[in-house]
Amino acid sequence: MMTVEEKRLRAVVASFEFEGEFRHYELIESGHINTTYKVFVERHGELKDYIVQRLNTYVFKNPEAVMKNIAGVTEFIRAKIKATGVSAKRYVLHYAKTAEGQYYTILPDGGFWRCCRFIDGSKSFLFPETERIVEESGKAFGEFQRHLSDYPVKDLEIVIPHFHNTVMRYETFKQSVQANTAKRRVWVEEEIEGYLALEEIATRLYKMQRKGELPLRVTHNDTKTSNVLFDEETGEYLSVIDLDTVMPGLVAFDFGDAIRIAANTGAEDEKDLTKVNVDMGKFEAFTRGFVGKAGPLLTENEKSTLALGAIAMTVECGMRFLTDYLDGDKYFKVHYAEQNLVRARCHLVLAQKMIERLDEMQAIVEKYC
Ligand code: ADP
Ligand code: GN1
Ligand code: MG
Repeated sequence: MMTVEEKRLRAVVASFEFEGEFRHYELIESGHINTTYKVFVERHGELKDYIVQRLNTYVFKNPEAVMKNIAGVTEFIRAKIKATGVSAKRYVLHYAKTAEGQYYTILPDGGFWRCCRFIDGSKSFLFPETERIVEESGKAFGEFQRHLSDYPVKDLEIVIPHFHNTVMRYETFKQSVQANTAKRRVWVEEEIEGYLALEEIATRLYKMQRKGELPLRVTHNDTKTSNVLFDEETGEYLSVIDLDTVMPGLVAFDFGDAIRIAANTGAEDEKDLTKVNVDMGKFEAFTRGFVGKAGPLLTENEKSTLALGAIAMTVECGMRFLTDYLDGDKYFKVHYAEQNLVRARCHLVLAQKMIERLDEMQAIVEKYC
């Protein structure tokens, strides 16, 4: 008998405009929020692959606004690439439309789905093993900045209010500590203290932005390595993906959130904390790639705060994991019981290492700016 999962995927595929027969699918399990599948459709005897996703509407309360941002940004980038005489097919996401001309379909059970072309000959990396991968990912996010430097920021929908408002993230964290909903606080007093001790340094950048010292740009806001596609053969970057959180933001946050993954010597949920540190070779590789592309756009204040962005984003993300652990794992997907806590511990150590090595990181940024 056909699974409900397959029935759903067949219904989604049928509602988009392209012709073809549903053949089979694979689940892609890398992300923490949405549900992602690779779906194979047969057309004129040939198999075509698509990425079909169910958007998490607990996280994205206004999914139509998410798709509006994505449509705006991808069309803008596509036009820029085409204007250089190059085919944009492999360099920007292409979402399918329904017969009604929408970039999404809603199934009878309320599920919100979308579908984009699988970029031919592409691959991604959950953990960036080499400096080459890290440098290419830096170029990809730097280029994204460059492409969108003249995109009208005010046209973007705020799909998750206060997403990188580190000040507010601290408030939410403190509320979760007080509420102690999942009765787990007793196990994590040390980690709570650890994050509270970093509040000043982690919120510095957000406060600078509030004072008007840093400009708001179009930012990606989820710049981990797995959100870049690479050419399977040459290893060069092709495109930035996972555009759900594109919103106005600080360039240092895009830089820093990427470093959180790209320059961590351990995994995002590394259990062996002796393995967690900043890989300075990878930090330099990312900086070279990113600044090489986006550097000329940046103000002096922006350049001098890139390294601080790594600390802010590592603390913020780790504290979000700890908040979710305290709340009872409602936001991030977990693959085992304590995963949010493991993630939070790893980020705390990583942030402490970054703070110890801020001068080194700063010197590298200055070298490339
Ligand atoms: P999530 O929100 O679950 O993180 P992503 O959009 O990042 O979802 O997709 C998850 C993974 O699926 C990516 O890391 C990449 O390996 C693959 N992927 C997503 N979109 C494409 C695409 N258009 N072409 C090729 N691979 C893709
Ligand atoms: C989530 O969807 P995914 O896995 O790419 C999260 C990011 C976090 C990231 C941590 C909408 O991203 O903010 O930095 O996990 N996305 C959302 O790995 O909250
Ligand atoms: Mg992703």
